[in-house]
Amino acid sequence: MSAGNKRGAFIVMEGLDRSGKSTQAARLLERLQRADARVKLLKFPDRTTGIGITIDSYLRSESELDDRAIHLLFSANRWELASSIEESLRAGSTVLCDRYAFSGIAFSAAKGLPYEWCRAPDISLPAPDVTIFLDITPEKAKQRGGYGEERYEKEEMQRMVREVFQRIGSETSREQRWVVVDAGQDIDLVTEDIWRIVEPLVSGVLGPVTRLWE
Ligand code: Z5A
Ligand code: MG
Repeated sequence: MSAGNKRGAFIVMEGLDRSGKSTQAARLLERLQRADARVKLLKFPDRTTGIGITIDSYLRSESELDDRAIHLLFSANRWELASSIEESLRAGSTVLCDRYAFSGIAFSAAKGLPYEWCRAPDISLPAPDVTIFLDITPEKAKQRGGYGEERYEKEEMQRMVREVFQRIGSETSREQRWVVVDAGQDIDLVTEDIWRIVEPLVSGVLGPVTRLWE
């Protein structure tokens, strides 16, 4: 971090299952650490908290919950980390986040809940400075070893999720940037595309942390 009143950048990775979010987040973390940047990697859902343990059991189909109840728990799981995200940013750390509020809307709206209702509980969360959407067709994602055993890992569901993500991207303001990266390319090309987006943010960002959809 160089200039005095800069804060850390908040960078979110979004995308369908198997789009490469975790792979690319790990690569980015390593690259930033090598560049001596202070950096934190988060992942949502954070399955380690009390709320996260309930979410984990639901995703593994070990328990059932009303669609609205699980949606609110996913959001609460973000709110329980919101102040620590802000503190890290203010202290000058770059924060990388593997999935965020956009996944919350995309998966619940794809199940049929109203879009605006899905968005409401995440309004005012710390807003990313950039969201990198790793775009891939469900067909191509499936070729990466097939979908797993968890609840939403079905091709038709992923198709609907992708449509909601595309709507979110088209409605995102210029300030709260949404950048689409072709995640179907060779893994190293995806890494380079992401680095081109992130590199200008590594030295920090001017201005306060903004809030989602405010
Ligand atoms: N969910 C929700 O409903 N509401 C919410 O608010 C939130 C989440 C936050 C769990 O998510 C579920 O929670 C998820 C959304 C819902 N449901 N679904 N389905 P998760 O993040 O814990 O799990 P994951 O994201 O299911 O998917 P993933 O498997 O972790 O995908 P990924 O991280 O995007 O992919 P990856 O692990 O980096 O890569 C997958 C494989 O592809 C791996 O073998 C890689 O080596 C390979 N790969 C990666 N990139 C490439 C390229 N470029 N070419 C070839 N192969 C590649
Ligand atoms: Mg992952």
